[in-house]
Amino acid sequence: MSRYAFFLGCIAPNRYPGIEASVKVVAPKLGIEVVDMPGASCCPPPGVIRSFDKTTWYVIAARNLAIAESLKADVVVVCNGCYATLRDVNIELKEDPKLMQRVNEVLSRHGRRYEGSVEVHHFIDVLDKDVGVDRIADLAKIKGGGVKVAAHYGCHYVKPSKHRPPMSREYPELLDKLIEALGFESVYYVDKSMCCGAGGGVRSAFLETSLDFTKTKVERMLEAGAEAVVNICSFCHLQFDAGQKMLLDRGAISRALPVVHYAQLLGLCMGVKPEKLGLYDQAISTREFVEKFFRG
Ligand code: 9S8
Ligand code: 9S8
Ligand code: COM
Repeated sequence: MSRYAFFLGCIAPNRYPGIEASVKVVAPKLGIEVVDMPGASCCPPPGVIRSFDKTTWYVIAARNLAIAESLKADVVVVCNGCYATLRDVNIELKEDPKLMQRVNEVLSRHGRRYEGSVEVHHFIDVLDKDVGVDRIADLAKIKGGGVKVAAHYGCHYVKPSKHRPPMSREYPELLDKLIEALGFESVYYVDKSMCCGAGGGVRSAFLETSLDFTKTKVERMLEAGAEAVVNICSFCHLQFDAGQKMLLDRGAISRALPVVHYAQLLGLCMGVKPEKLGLYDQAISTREFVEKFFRG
């Protein structure tokens, strides 16, 4: 059984606990053990804290990595922002002993030290590596019945290429394969690799601009016939869900797409009740989508 320190970040536990619950319910069914990280903090986000104060960014991330190290486990994440910070800092610290030393000087004042023994993985890469797309197809008893959905990878999952596993940056495939393993059709849509609009502090500093991005993406997905947007990032999830609610309230869109994290979709297909996956606690209703696919 593979074992991972489950790094939650801020958005999953505080805004979308269904994402955390989904991972915790599906992981053991897949032979993956996820352990909590006592004392873990914000990662902190690459697009925000790295831009303001790089030392703070390194030190706080290293502290989180040290917590995983003390659990003797590699890290698994469900948010691309957390993935970017923890993975990039981890690689940079291992490549630069001077930086590692400087960071450890600060950590030592707080009774911690990071040796550089852990790796950082995205949840969907763990699914691919430790379980396999074919076994996921076997384990998912309830299938999507060919319902069309739109995959959204998010920026930090694919880039920067030097710190990410090998894959096409413009046409990544893993999420599409994982979606199709569950019996859904992953539609191609224009601007598939475009940002959801939230990242890099844009949602906080320029809300209208970020919502313009979201509107464009959702319109493209609808044009392609998608009935839900499937994501792999808590922050994209928030932007699509809370963002579409804002767009609806402003009359900027007339139809919204249900927003589903891949961990939730996997849970549904493994027979977990939608309530337990937090699907009925989101701003945009997922009920019609869930019911349609249960019938399918
Ligand atoms: S932690 Fe604090 S704000 Fe967040 S969810 Fe993902 S990125 Fe890392
Ligand atoms: S939030 Fe998640 S990964 Fe990012 S920067 Fe552009 S897209 Fe949505
Ligand atoms: C996006 C994270 S997932 S950040 O806003 O770019 O830091």
